[in-house]
Amino acid sequence: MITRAKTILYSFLFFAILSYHSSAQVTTYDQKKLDSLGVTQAQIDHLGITDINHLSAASKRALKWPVDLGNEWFIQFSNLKPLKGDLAYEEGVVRRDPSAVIKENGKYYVWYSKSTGPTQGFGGDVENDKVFPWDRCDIWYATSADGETWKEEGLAVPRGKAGAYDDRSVFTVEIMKHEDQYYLSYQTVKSPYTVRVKNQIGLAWSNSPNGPWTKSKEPILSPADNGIWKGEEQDRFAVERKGDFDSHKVHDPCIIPFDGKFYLYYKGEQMGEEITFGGRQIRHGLAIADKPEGPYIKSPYNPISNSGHEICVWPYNGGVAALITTDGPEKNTIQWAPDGINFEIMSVIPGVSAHAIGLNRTIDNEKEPTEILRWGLSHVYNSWDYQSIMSFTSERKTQHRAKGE
Ligand code: AAL
Repeated sequence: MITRAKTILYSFLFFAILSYHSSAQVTTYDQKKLDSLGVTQAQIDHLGITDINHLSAASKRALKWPVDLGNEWFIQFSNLKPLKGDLAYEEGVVRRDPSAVIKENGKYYVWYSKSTGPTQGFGGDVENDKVFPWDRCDIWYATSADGETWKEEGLAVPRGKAGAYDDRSVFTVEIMKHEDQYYLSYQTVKSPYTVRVKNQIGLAWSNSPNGPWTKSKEPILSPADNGIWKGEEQDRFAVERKGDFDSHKVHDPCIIPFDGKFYLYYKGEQMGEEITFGGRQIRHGLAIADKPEGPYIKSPYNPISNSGHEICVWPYNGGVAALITTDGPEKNTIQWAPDGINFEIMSVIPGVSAHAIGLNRTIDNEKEPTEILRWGLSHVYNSWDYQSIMSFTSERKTQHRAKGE
């Protein structure tokens, strides 16, 4: 009797151990099953998926990630650092939206929006008041030996004469050097600066970074003309039709030579702008020209982003990379488009302290995807009235270890 009981007990233990072992084993799936899902055993192992017959929504998305999804696009930004010399914060002065940094004659050069005095806003007399810190700006420039201490060199591009398309403000400038010519692209506003005023993009060129600059007689880009305001009152949210994503303003121009042409990336603002995904409804567009001066033709694929704010783009690996910040569901991502148009998310990064980035174009942008973001310029709101230019650094996130590990 005892022997029989022992036998039953032993067989029970045997099967218990066997089943424990089999449940502890990693499943190797039948190739047909893997093929039907379009995935590989290596992907399943890498992602640590328990059972491919029960894929969660998250696992389904993870299985669509590129197989070689690495770590090289993942970065974190430092806090911003004040600059020294003439670009240190100055009470009563606005210096903001720095261009990219280039190196000429052994010095770094940067261009930026500059204005003076406080902002009154839209409540009073918009003919005579200053409605934004970037209202009544001109474009100034500065040079530096080390990127930290800067000397303000003076005015580069002034506002236009009364009646010109840029008579109220020229601001948020970018620099492009191409075949020994320098091109400044920037935002323009014609007076009066009402909440419904359309913003355009102008261009100036020179054969020296010190100027003199020749301005385009007409804007090189304008908002889409297909929105309809509702009523006569100055209310930018009241519309009959919103129009395209860029029906109100074209902003933050950045021209880069790409694919034998000139790609002008810009931020669009739409008439009747809404708050979506907790931020402003902002998207980016692209216009392409055969020559730096234009004409720039808007891409039929616009908008080419569903999120973002200031434009921050650089060539990488035969395509174009973009840092997307501030607004929209895809803010705080770095994206890449092999054709400069169809951007995919490459990484999601911690909150970006650096906005309105002036990229350091002297850095070898091909060394690794985010090398160009190792240091550059940005700006900070010292107050609503006054902003100053600051510098940022960023680093690759390559490990996560405990103290002493
Ligand atoms: C910026 C840019 C544009 C806007 C304002 C000044 O950071 O998006 O330039 O007009 O804010």
